[in-house]
Amino acid sequence: WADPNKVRTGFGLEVLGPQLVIETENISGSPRALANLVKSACRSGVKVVQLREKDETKLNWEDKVVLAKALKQICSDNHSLFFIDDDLDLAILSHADGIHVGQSDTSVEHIVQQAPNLLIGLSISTMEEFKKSEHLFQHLAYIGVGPVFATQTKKDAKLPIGLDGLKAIKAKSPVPVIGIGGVSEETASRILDAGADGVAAISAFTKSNNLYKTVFELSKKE
Ligand code: TZP
Ligand code: MG
Repeated sequence: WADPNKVRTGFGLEVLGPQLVIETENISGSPRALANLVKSACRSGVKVVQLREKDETKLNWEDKVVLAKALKQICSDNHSLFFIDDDLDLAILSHADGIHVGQSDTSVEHIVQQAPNLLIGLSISTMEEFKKSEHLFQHLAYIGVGPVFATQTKKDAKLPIGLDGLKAIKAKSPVPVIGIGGVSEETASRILDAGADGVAAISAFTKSNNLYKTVFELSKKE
């Protein structure tokens, strides 16, 4: 996956299937449990993993670096891409393939300047944010659009954009659109049918007792 030129101008995220987004808080605070889930998910077909360790994390900086490096290794071993949420230092130190940022995180321009080889994903919650971000699309591997549906997992999530909101953005987007928020084995196909190139999920993976099935359901159109 590592050819950044190829990836930046076509990337192929649209054929990579569901993205696993995960932090230790989602999995009993345990880095070991998190690493085990990532390993099983990769072996079950997940091709993109995002470590999203938020401010409330109980991990200190060293713990985070150790975890990120271990996850990068697991992803590499399984030919999956590894992304870090909004922490450029951690992304660089762990040799991550990419970084995912929100609207008020580290700026895309700064990342491009500091780490030109990192793939970049950007969160978009509304059509206004989409329009405001148009000058950045040339640098993006994908946009993460959502929450599509209500989610219990992200406490500060914005209002759901719904399938119509997602469709409207997809119709204008020059980069792959990844739907996030309330993605489940039941809802994923509706998001894909609405035009999303892929989905990203937390609880669909942490609650799964059959990761092969979860990956399959999260990849499937009706
Ligand atoms: N960004 C928008 S919604 C969300 C994030 C990180 C949380 C998704 O969690 P779940 O459990 O897949 O709804
Ligand atoms: Mg963020």
